[in-house]
Amino acid sequence: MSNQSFSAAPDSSLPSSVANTIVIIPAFNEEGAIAQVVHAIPSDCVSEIVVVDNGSTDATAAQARGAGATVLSELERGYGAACLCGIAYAMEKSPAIIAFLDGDYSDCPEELPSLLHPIVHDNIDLVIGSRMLGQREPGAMLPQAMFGNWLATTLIRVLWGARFTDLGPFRAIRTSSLMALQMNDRTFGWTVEMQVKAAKQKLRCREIPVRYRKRAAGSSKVTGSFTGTMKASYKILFTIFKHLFT
Ligand SMILES: Nc1nc2c(ncn2[C@@H]2O[C@H](COP(=O)(O)OP(=O)(O)O)[C@@H](O)[C@H]2O)c(=O)[nH]1
Ligand SMILES: [Mg+2]
Repeated sequence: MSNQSFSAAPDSSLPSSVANTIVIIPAFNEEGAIAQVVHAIPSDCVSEIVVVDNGSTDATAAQARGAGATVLSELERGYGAACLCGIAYAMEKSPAIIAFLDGDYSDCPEELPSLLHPIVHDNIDLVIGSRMLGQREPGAMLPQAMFGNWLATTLIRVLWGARFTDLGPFRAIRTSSLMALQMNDRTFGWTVEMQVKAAKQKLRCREIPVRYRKRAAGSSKVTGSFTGTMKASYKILFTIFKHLFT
């Protein structure tokens, strides 16, 4: 499927205050995709795009910088460590909203306005872009990722009553709510930690459908490999059960 068919119309009804948004993109060896991701983020929606280079051995940092992003370096490897590094930087700028997405061009950054809209207009705290509700390019989400999502979101619903269909990377959150969550996972428990804590704190959450395509270049480091899948699955389930007792 061509990238063209994934482009989404910008939401022109957003007020200018939404531009007080910082986007954080954790990236590890994404030199073939990161510039496309940065360029595709609607510039009128954001005040700054922050790419957190997580010890890449390729030209990720140079590509991101060339595309206009602020580039931070977090040498401790881990998805959550990179996101936390980005948050620490963002807090110096006092954004109203912080958004996250992956650096492999699987998400459609053009859809960012749709994620910001419920926070700005409907008083929602956390918006998750659901790939399960949206259109997926065949092969973009592997069966193990779909099953893991189903299992994790079912557990969250049964244990805390919050209805999610995905643990997707594309999300936006009111900064004050994010601070209240006191995020601390440094690896692949990051996304589920945010949703579990949001459920426990009874934040106002909403999912919106997002499109999802195969990564632009290179190979999957998480659900595309056996060890990546095992590590992420273990971490996600461990995070859920840990929060039963804390
Ligand atoms: N910060 C950080 N990001 C990573 C690491 N491994 C993968 N990523 C990023 O996490 C996202 C998801 O990884 P990806 O390889 O696409 O896995 P998949 O989506 O399951 O196929 C991408 O944006 C990667 O750049 C890591 O060790 N640290
Ligand atoms: Mg990916």
